[in-house]
Amino acid sequence: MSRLTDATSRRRVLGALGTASLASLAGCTALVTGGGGDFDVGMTAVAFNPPEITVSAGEEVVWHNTSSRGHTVTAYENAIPEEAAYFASGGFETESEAREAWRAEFGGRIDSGESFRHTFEVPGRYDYVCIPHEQGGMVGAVIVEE
Ligand SMILES: [Cu+2]
Repeated sequence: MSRLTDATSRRRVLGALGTASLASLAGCTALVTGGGGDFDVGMTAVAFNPPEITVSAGEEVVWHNTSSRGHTVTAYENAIPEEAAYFASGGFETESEAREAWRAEFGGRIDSGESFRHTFEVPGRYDYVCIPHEQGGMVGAVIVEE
């Protein structure tokens, strides 16, 4: 299916970005306090910044929309660890539910200045996407270490 192709090319893009983003990731998790202006991943007009972040199991990741456009944080349900809980802004329990809600009424939208947070309990790699900007390559990944 086309999703497999998409996932493959996505990995290639992220792999290319890997080295550069790793340098900027150091110290990032120190910001995870749940407090007002602190966040781990920003959402610019077209991208998650940084596109890849590494945290420890049990840590919360905070996304914050620093742009003027609406975005979503929507996990690719076939690209997260098998035992992991699904996550998506709007609280949807499946990827198809999230996509359906976005089509119907922009469900799950994170407006300018708003945040979304999720605590990662299961180690592994989690790929996620911003539904309205998927074509533009607005994807990200959270790596959760033991
Ligand atoms: Cu977006």
